[in-house]
Amino acid sequence: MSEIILHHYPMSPFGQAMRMALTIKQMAWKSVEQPVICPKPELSVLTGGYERIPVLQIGADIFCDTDCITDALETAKPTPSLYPAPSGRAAKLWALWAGASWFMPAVGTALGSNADMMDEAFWQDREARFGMKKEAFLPAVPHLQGQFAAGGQALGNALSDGRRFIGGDLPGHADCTLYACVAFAGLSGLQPSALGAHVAAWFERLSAIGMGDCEEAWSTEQAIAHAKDCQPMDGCTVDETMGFRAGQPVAIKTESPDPATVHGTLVGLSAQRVSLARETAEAGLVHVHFPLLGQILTPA
Ligand SMILES: N[C@@H](CCC(=O)N[C@@H](CS)C(=O)NCC(=O)O)C(=O)O
Repeated sequence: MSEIILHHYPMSPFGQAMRMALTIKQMAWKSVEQPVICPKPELSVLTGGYERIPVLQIGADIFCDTDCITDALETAKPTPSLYPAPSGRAAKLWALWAGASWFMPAVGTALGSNADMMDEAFWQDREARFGMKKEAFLPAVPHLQGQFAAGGQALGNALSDGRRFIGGDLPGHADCTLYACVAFAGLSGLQPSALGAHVAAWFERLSAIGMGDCEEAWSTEQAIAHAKDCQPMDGCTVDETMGFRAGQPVAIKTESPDPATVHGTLVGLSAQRVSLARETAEAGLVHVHFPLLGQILTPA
């Protein structure tokens, strides 16, 4: 049977968001802890070179980016949904906003007061992959703190009609990502109540859900061996009206300074997802899935 395996590390906000998503969905999962900075050669055996966190593995299917991971979780176990009524899939847009526009302000708020706790290797890694040059980043912290407060105000306004969670009565994907930003900014000592009473009460409700305990900790070697024992799932198709053909060699990279580029054979393409087949001696045949949003896909 294909196991659900989360590759992550405790401090990662996006990792925390997916731990909460797994808890909301009441799914059992194995935990593989990955390094906080590159290189991540073992993770790359599975992903083909994508080194961001988190990565979800279901057997021989590897899902990169929380946008793609949440869709994979919905398919694997439709209920309870991460997109509960009444907001439904509109909540995906709020999650994407939190993971993009509000994420750097949360990082600035968190790191602004912890800059010296992070070593040179961390700053060099984040400069190369995220453009976070320490000398330019630290002076921008007051601006980022202001942006974080502005986003917090918008969150508080959204919650001020008395809704329990951002999409209604039940928690979902957007709550997970918004929560992760507030919790990460909290490394600076900032309390959720600084964003107002509505945000503080919402944060407490989500904290009560918990982050889910993994069933078992695995090593990356175990996860790689498990991929080799499994076959990728069926169901990928290439929409050739999008300018690519099935079986074509392609490369994919994140829209950012991050040079990590994954090569493979195109097996799936839609406006939602890009899937590449890759084969290695260690992991056998795997399908690596990305959201199309935020990725640069090119022929290779
Ligand atoms: N858009 C991605 C962003 C993932 C991301 O930037 N994750 C951070 C950690 S929370 C990361 O990978 N940092 C660099 C690292 O861990 O090596 C997603 O939604 O998964």
